Amino acid sequence: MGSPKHVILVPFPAQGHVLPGVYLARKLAAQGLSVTIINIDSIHENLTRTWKHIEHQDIRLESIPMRLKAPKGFGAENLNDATAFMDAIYDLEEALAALLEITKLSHPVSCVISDFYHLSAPLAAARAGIPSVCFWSGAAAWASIHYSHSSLAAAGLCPVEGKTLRSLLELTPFLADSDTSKLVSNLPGLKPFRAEYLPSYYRKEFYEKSGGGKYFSLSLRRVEIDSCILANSIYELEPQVFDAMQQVVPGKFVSVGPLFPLKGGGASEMEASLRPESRESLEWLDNQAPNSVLYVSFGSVASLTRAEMEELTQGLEASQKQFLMVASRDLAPEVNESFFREFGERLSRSGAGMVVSWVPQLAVLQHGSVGGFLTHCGWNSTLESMSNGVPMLGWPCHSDQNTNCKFILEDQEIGMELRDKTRTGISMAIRSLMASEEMRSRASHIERVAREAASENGSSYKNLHAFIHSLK
Ligand code: BUP
Repeated sequence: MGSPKHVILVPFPAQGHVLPGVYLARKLAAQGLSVTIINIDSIHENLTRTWKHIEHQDIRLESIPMRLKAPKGFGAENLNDATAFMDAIYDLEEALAALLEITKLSHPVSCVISDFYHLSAPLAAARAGIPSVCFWSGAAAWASIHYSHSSLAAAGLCPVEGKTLRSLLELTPFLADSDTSKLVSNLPGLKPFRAEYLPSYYRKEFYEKSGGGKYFSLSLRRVEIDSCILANSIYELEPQVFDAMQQVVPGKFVSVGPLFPLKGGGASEMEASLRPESRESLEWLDNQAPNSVLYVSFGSVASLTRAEMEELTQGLEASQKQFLMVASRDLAPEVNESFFREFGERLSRSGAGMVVSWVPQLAVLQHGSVGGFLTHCGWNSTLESMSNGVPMLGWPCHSDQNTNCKFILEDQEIGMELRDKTRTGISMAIRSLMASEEMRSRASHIERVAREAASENGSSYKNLHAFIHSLK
């Protein structure tokens, strides 16, 4: 027997992107591949500290120096930091190409799999003569919107290369402007929808402030380089979109999700080993009634204003439902410490809920006490929730979150968007989510769909196998 096939994985250096990259590495290693994950040094240090749980697998960690860490908030309030961060990633091409050259000398590399947001990795792979594969860590619906730019480009309607941001905006027929009720139609596999559901970076204001068009056009350039796009979604969840994507990127777009361990698959043990202090929230859940707790989290990047935070906390308390909330200071930078302290004190008096700065989210969503999730609709949260049968109340903040809320929560009837964000609106929506047997039963159906797709001979399992088999 020869040495195992070797792949290099390059995640985008932010919380919501590193974890699915690690899960993908574990799946590949479980199939006998040798995997090297390359992270920027700050992420590398965190991972090596907590790496015990996969010591037995053939996964190595490498690092590449990068000074900047992912900024908090990719919303309009923090565009300068976000742009600087994207620039720093783009500037990694040279260093990454050098590392790939050295690595392939000691152990030949079948391909470099990089997050779709990572703009230097495919360029570096091409320079090192290694095939590049894209890891799409979002919904297929979002991919339909995103990749349609390339088909427009191919038709000469929206030439990406050499065009300025302004001309991209003028040439692209479906970019949102201030009229978010405009209908977006003719996108692969998607019924016409209002422009408000486009990812936030399609908004003219966002584009103009961020220079985001530069990264957007670069990310489309990688379509030419990538030999395959592994999508962390489920074929049976979005079949029309997966089928239609075959016209956009023929033969390239395949489902491989969900990649994380499903119920009974050791998520609690793994997550607890990552952060032992997070056991506290699981112990609190052990003492609650089945399906009685609303889990509340806005992920690792979104932030709320002081006014939003006040309405949210008042709405949660008024709902009279038990809740477990993740709220670090970063979630509400305008709110001072006494706000959180007083909120925590009120909760410990009333017993209405628990507020912590971090939870082992997968294990929380797999806990029998959790009956609903108030979420920012980040893709990982959305996929983790539905794959564990938990219905959602969506409070999308930025990026693809609007899109997930519309095409997944609402169209799949496993949740609803929270539109009235006053304390009364919030408490009414929570009560209606927690009481909805229809949404819970739809979510349980999706849980079964996810389990089936990931199980041996399921669609995602077979796709990942075929991909591994195709590697040279
Ligand atoms: Br907060 C938090 N515990 O306390 P998303 C997050 N997570 O395990 P994001 C925890 O981080 P984008 C916590 O399970 C998920 O895998 C969670 O990813 C985990 O949101 C991940 O949901 C969060 O995609 O990214 O990080 O805000 O902005 O891309 O949506």
